[in-house]
Amino acid sequence: MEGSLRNHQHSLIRRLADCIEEVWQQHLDLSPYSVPEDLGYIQGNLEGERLTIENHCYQTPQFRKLHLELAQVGNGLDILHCVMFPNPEYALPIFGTDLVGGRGRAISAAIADLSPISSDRMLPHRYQQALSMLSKLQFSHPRALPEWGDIFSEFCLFVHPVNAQEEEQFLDRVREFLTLHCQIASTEIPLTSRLDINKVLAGQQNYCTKQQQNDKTRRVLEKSFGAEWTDRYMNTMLFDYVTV
Ligand code: BLA
Repeated sequence: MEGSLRNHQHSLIRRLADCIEEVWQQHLDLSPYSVPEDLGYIQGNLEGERLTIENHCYQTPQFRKLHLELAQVGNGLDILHCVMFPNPEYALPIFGTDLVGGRGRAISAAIADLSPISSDRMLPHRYQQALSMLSKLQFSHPRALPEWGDIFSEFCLFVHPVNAQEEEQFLDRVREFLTLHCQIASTEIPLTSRLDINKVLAGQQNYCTKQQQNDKTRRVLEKSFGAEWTDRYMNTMLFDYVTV
């Protein structure tokens, strides 16, 4: 599964990409997921800033789409984006992580969460219990969530890591989130009631429509690909959902 882009990216991005694939391979029964023909490996440069995107996608019995995306803007900005979309028969939270930073410079934004999808915004009991047991972390530069960020859980980590120790701490916590998530998901019993499944779909739709409001992501993509393409990409590749 070794990609090529990550070898030219910020070391935390490369390490997190490797970590995600390692945990997935170790705990899940991965099958290929077919990415629309023209969206696997993408290059664009409208305003002279070349943007390269590399997508890695899989599916499993519990997850309709595991998406790991690596992107590089010009020669300066590196991005890792990852979302695990559960099948609607599984009332599981949505794991998501985003790393944004400059090569040779610091990562400005490191975010990871297991986000609840129920209407009361509570995580399933098993998650709540396991996540509460994790050690409390200290970061020197925690960051504030944007307005649309009410989708994230109380365990959401959103920081600007300032040194190797904080980067390591972030990476370790994401590995803990992922491992726990894959372990719980593997033993989850699927829903059978249409009503319950529709509730999951509504929760996933809310997550996606909020994420689509991230203007910072939109702006980066629009600069290289234009508004129309960016709309399609954000709605079909980054945050697609099935309607009830
Ligand atoms: C922030 N996302 C950002 C930023 C950029 C991108 C440039 C601003 C960085 C900063 O403020 O320091 C860009 N992110 C991208 C691009 C892609 C991407 C271009 O994924 C894809 C090609 N975003 C996600 C996921 C989460 C997420 C899964 O894709 C969370 C689980 C969160 N990104 C997220 C948040 C911010 C962010 C909360 C901060 C937004 C803000 O401060 O307004």
